Amino acid sequence: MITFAAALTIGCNSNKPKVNEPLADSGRTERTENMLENLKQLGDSGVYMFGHHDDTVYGIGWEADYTNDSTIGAKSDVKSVCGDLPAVLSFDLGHIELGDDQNLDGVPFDYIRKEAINHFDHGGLVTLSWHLNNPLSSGSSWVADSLKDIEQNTVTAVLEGGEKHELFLGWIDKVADFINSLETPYGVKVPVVFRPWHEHTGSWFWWGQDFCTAEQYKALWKMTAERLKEKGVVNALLAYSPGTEPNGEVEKYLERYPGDEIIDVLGLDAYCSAPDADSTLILDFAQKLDRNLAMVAKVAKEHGKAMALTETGYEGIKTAEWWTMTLAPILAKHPISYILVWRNARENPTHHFAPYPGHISASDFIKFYNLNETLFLHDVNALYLKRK
Ligand code: BMA
Repeated sequence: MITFAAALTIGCNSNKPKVNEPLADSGRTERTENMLENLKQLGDSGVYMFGHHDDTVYGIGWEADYTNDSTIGAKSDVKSVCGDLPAVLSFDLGHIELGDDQNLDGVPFDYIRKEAINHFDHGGLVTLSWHLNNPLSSGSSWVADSLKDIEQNTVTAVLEGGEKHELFLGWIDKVADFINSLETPYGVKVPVVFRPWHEHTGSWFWWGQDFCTAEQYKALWKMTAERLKEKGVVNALLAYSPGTEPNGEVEKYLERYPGDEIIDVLGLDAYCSAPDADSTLILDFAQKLDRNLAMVAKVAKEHGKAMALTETGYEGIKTAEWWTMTLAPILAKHPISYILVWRNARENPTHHFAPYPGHISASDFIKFYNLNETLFLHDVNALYLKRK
């Protein structure tokens, strides 16, 4: 009996990689790799997960009690409308680089950590964005006209040989520390999708199109990916998410692509900016989304990557059937693994991208929830399992 037990233990140790040990070929944990494979398969099987930024930490008219663990995952505008949480939760790491306790939107990092672990424990996916400050101007991610000269030099300053290079490596280290700290009480690292340097095809962030060359942008990614690896991060997939400026042109989408060895998820950030329900911009958005998703799908297929609509939404959702009449018909045409709508700002109620009880689009959102192709938290329970 003892011999059998010993053999079993030895067998387990030799055959099964330890949960947090990186696999030799990818340098990431088995669960992280399984998640990537499952993202690819979701896209191919015509279903996609629904996601919402800051979903469980605040919404319209409420905010979680960050001093109380019992509020973790307990409330959500999406859940209040359809009865289920999003399958994907997104959080932002902006200001972690400054050593602050809370992010740029006032959510404590300790609480985000608990939310992320809890969501993984329930089978969901966590993605992290990073609206970090500008290390040269000390301003925010967003460029300010008065600081244009500084913005112009920021990427140069953080790359090797630049005056802020060492400082900046320290900033990436703070992100690495956070991702490394995402571990369940039973000792499993939580796989995440990390999505820095997004919307670089526009020029509103200091890493945007007008503020660095393609080579510098790629170098920024390479430095980020290498530093995370050096700091022992084994549980992060990296997502590339340009805006809609490439407008369907593959060459433009790939102009600043850092490479297959760095990127795992090919994304797109696309927003509807119609001023009201009658605006032709609603149809324009649908067409723009369609064109750009077709482009991402083509690249994803050719490069063997997962594909996601990494940010989308319509601020204020001013038309009642936006979910099933505008968004869903376009999404159904493309192999998307997940979509993510932006936040419902408790401090600025018109700045919302998901419905809440009483919202004009709430009943349509329930129809959207009931579509066969949309997956919410109760629908995804095997995201980290290996497929045969
Ligand atoms: C923007 C807005 C801002 C917010 C930022 C980071 O799109 O929602 O209010 O601070 O994202 O979350």
